[in-house]
Order: sequence, then C-alpha cells, then structure tokens
Amino acid sequence: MKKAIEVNFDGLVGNTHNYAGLSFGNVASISNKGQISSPRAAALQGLAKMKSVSELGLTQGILPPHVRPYLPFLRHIGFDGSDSEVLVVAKSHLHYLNAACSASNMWVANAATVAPSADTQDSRVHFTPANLSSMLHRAIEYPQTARALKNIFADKRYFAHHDALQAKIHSDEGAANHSRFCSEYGDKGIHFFVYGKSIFRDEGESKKFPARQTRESFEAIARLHQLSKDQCVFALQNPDVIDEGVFHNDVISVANQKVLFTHEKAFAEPEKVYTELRQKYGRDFEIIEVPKAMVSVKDAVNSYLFNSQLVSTDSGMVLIAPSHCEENFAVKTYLQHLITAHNGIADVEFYDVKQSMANGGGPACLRLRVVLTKAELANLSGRVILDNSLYADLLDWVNAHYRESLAPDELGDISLLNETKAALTELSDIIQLPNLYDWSA
Ligand code: SUG
Repeated sequence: MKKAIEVNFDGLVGNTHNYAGLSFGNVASISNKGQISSPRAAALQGLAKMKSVSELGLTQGILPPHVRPYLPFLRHIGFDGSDSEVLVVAKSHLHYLNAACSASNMWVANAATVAPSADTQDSRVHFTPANLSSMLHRAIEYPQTARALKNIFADKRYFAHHDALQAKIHSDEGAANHSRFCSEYGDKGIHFFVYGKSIFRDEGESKKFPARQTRESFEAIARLHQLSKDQCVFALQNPDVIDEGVFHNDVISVANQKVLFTHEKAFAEPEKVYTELRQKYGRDFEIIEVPKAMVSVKDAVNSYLFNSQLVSTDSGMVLIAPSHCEENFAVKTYLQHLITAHNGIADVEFYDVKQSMANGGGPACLRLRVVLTKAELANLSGRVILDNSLYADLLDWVNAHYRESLAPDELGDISLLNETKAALTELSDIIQLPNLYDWSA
C-alpha cells in the first residue's frame, strides 16, 4: 500500500471561455485574439482528458470555475448600478470587461503552490494561492481560488491555507513554475522553484516579454510551507526563452518523481541547477534534456511538448502530450526517439485540448498536482474526485449550460451572466459544496 498518491485536480473550463488576447508574452493568446471560441467544446475536451487520465489508473479531481463576468471587480473599479447597468458601462471599457469575463481560472497550474504533508513541519498539506499579479485578468482570480481550495481542503487537521502574497515584489504564478522531486510520493521531496526574475539580486531579465514569477515570492512560499533549505532548489529561467514565449517554466520543463524532462535552453545556468538537484535529491536523479538541435525553442513553444503531464502508471511513466505534438515533425520525431531510448519515460499519449491550447494552456496548465495520503484523500469535502457517475453528471451539466460558440462582442451581455449563475448554482449542488460561491459579493 502506497503512503500517498498524486491527485491531478483539473480546472473545469468555465462557460465564458473566450479569446480576448489578454496575455502579453503568451504567443497563442495574442495570435488568437478575436477568434470565436467554443466554451462547450473546451469544457468537453477538458473532461475527456480527465476521464482518460483516470482510466490510466490515476486519481483525478476537479476544481470548479469562477463566477464570470466578475461583477465585484467591475464595481471595485467604480462601475456601479444594477448588474445590467454595470455591464453596459463596462462595454465601453473593453479591457476591464474582458478581464472580468476571462475563463483563465481553468489553468489551475496557476491556482496555487502546494506542499505535501510529507514535507512540512506540521505534517499538513500547505496551499498558497497565486496572486497572478502580472496580468489584470488573472490577478482577479485568487479570492475565488482561495475560497474553492478552502471549501475542498477544509479539514484543518490535514490542510493549511496561506493568504495569497500581497506585494508586487511577490508576483507569483503558482505551481506552473514549481515541481517536486521524490522517490515515492509519500516520501520527503525536493521542491524546485523556477523564477523569471529576482527583485533583490542582480540577475538577467527578459527584455521583450515580462517575467511573471519572482524568486522572492517562492522564498516566501518556502518559508510559509515550512520547507528547510536542503529541501529547496531555486533556479532562474533563461531570460531569452521568456522572450521566445516561455511565460511559465511549464512551457519548457516538466517533472515527476525522480525525472526532470527539460529543454537545453530552459535555465540560465543549467549545469549549476542540475548539480544542485543531484546533490539534494541523490544519485539516481534523472535528467532528460532535449537538445535544441532536435527540438528548437520555437517548436517547443508551438507544440507545447513540455506542457505535457508526466504521470506514473503501473506500466511506467507516461507523457500526456497535447495533440499539437503529433502535428509538429521535429517534436514527433523526437518523441519516437524518446520512447525507443528506454530511459525514464515509457509511453506518450496525445490529447486534444485545442480550445485551451489556443489561449496558451496545454494539458499541464489544466491541472494542479496535490499529493495526498489515504487519510487526506478520505477527508476532502464535496464530490470532487472523478468517477463514472460524476463524469456523467458533468457531461450533462456542460451540455445543458454551455454555449456552442461565443463571440468577443457577446461577453457583456446580461444573458451570459445569467447563464453563468444558473450553471454554477447547479454545479455547487452536483459537487456538493453549498458554500462554494458567494453570490452576495
Ligand atoms: O496566463 N492564458 C493563460 C495561459 C496559462 C497557462 N498556464 C500555464 N502555463 N501553467 C496565461 O497566459 C489567455 C486569456 C486570453 O487571452 O483571453 C490566458 O490567460
């Protein structure tokens, strides 16, 4: 019997999923600006991925979408009146309206940073929601993220929640830049914190696109999560790759247990990083480094090769890759080589999450990994672990409430807000979390 397992909690795609081109530095988001989205297809693609991952023998959880359009944000910046009046005014302030409507909370790799109980001094699982302060549409996520996490991981005997970091120096994007290495999931792990810039150190910084994660935010999280120095490795991203569209480290690296799957150009000082990881983890640490001669950074960004989930199954580690990888010749060729090389990764499976990919969100962006012991898993609140019956209920729910298509100029319609309210009211019943949404806010 394993001491603990890794549970992938996927974000359920919200019904306002759209292409507003809000993320400067995210190539897909900018190039698909103004396209018509399909919220229903996006949610169904996400659910299909969850179902397939659970069929690999893994435990799959869900995290609920946020209320959108987020009227409390629009009121906070001075738009007042009834809901319809607020939306009418917001239509002439498109940047704010689009931020309030974004379904970006689906990318729950950015929801929080998590430390399992095996690693913390009080033997509880620690959560710090990410403030996502780099982008307006994402900076409004953390209050609802914190609320959802506190609803699901409610039992104080097992779970500890910290506030999102406040100051600008603490710009934090959560688990998209964080990995944990361990032998078995229930063993003590090494936390790998990758940042794009430091406020107090004189280090390289990207020039064209913003670095979203600071070292100082991760240092704060390591302290809050009670991690000792010998459990932590901090690494600076290569600023040049941020300028090529690697806005989070999970666009160029993924890790699982003792394996780091990464690109030659991911880190500013790769050898220094690898040496420290080997020292702290131990001798059997495994690094699969993809050379740029086989996969360029451009191909990595376009295919999202490294935004795959790397998961452990009974038949070895499987890379859950976006279907774009099959369509990119260099990446497909590399993956064939990877599987026949018989190193840490046994198989690759391709998943169609194209609706999310068109906003820069691949399979790994859609999931938050939480290592849980049997007791912790048994003491979650709500109905959030996917089984056949929850899957069937969620399919029906999406089909009943989600639009087939959504155009950017429909975002401010009161009808969309009413649809969201009806959908989320029913969802909180389905997943048995009556206090999930604060309708008075
Ligand atoms: O923050 N896209 C997200 C994608 C997040 C991907 N997450 C990880 N790499 N873990 C972002 O850039 C686009 C929304 C829009 O343009 O409408 C967006 O927010």
